[in-house]
Amino acid sequence: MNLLRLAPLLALAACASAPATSSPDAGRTDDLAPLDLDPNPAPDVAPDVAPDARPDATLDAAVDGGASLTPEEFERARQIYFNRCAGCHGTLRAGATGPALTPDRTIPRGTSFLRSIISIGSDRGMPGWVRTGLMTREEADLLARYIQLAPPAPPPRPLEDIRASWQLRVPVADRPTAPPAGRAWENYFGVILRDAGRVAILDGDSFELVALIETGFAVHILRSSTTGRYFYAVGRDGRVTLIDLWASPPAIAATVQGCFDARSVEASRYPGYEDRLLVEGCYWPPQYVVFDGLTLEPRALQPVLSPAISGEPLSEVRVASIVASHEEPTWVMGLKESGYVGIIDYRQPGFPMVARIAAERFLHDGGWDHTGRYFMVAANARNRMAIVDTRERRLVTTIETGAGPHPGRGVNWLDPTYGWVNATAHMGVARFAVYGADPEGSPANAWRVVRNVALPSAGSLFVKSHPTSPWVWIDAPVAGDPSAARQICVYAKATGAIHRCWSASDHGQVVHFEYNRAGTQVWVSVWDRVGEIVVYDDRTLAEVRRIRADWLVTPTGKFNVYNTAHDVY
Ligand code: DHE
Repeated sequence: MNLLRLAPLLALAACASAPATSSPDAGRTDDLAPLDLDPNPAPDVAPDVAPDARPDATLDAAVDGGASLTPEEFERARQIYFNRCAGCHGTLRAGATGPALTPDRTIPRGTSFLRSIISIGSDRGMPGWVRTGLMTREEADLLARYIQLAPPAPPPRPLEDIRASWQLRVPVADRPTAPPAGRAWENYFGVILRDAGRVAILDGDSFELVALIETGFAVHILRSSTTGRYFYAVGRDGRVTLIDLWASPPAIAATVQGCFDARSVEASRYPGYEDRLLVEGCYWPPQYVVFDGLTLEPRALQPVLSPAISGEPLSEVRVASIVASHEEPTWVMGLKESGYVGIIDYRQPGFPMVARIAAERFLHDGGWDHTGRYFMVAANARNRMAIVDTRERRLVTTIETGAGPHPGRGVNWLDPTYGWVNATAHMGVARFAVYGADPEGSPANAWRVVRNVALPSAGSLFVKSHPTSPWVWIDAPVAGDPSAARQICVYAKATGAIHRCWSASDHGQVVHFEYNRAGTQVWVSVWDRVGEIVVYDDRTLAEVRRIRADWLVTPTGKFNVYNTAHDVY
């Protein structure tokens, strides 16, 4: 059989098996096309991942006609899986954005088939790891054998272990009492240097590098405290870093590791709670952890493991996106595998989850509508956006938008015809879907797709706009064709059409947008070993600055202090 022809077929199988309507009772999606988003090599920094808890018996398991792993091979494969695969396929390999990779599914396919898929990838977004030079053939072979063995169960992380990891480097009393003189610090940008394990702080007025902060393994996102004074960085290894932007230069004030694997943190934003609390959502273990917002001292831990909304028992539930309400002292989080949206009341002792709203399985990224009442979150393996009314604590509806919606925090604007709208681009289809989000001003259009706009390629991860901008910016970093992965498209709010697309780079992948505080310039990353930041004028779309420097290693997300602190998107 020609294996090179199999990946597209697998992708088609994925589309065909995705349910056409919201179907919480249908159990998990049975797609076969792997979807992975991590196109860069592993960093040199060794992640502090959960210690191996595999049963020795699995090592002797003969698979695919006798293949097996030595303890050393097993440990190597476990690290590669954690770095490359766990985000999409799950720690216990039960599947989410990517399909399940449990032995009942992998053994029948066999080592050579699995090795080929790992090597050549799929057109649903999984890179061909060997084809793109990011894995050796030997590593692909190792992984192909590893995923036929029972997944090792990593250990729990109780509060006492989290507490033991806490390091307060600068007590609050020893910190500056005023912002740095002569700096528009609220226009600082924090730039993730993913594979360098660093965050760069740049001055958004002068483009000058203000500080390079060592945040550790594959830091994923930054969020701001409500006053904007602190950045919270969260790494894939679950480490949280508190960065004080008033220090000269900005510096780490505290660190803690609440999880073994994580993607998100969020601050308390309700009046009276500014800069007071922080929540970290874990990918592993299935829990969230609440810290003091000024010191990162651990305050409480709450488990999130539950059966799915369909009733199916689960052994893994990951906390995906988290937003902070401005209407009440709560956080709202998407619980990926189970399909619930959880509401955490941070007024109450222990920070309990006070509501669990059945939404859609495989929740991933999302953000607020323009009023801050509705949480709009992608269930990307279900091709849907789920709309949750956080005031009434109920699911409003789900909207089918296309294969693999991935909005980031999303984008809100006033459409000339349809009232307030929100939108997403997709990983799996070349389409920008605009849906009504104005149940009061334009009820007939609320919660339905009102514009389907063709894009040059699939492979989008982020969309972005600003209240003062005429445009929505759209990337395509996981497009299969390298030249498509370097394109930016700009959608015109006034005409409802794509205004222009252009190539922002001749290397790497172009990913993620952020505005400056004034909303006049847009920063874009060229994600490569030797990366770049390109800054555009938001009105003319002309290039204003191209930042190149040896420290710009694999830049990905960028977070402007003011916009992140005030949820401007
Ligand atoms: Fe992300 C947001 C998870 C791959 C860059 N990413 C998020 C969020 C989640 C998530 C749950 C929402 C956080 C929130 O708003 O509270 N990301 C995952 C994964 O599980 C996944 C698919 C695979 C993995 O192993 O991590 C993944 N993400 C990536 C990438 O490959 C990106 C492009 C580079 C990287 O760092 O690995 C990437 N993710 C980002 C960025 C955001 C993000 C820049 C924040 C967007 C924003 O504007 O707020």
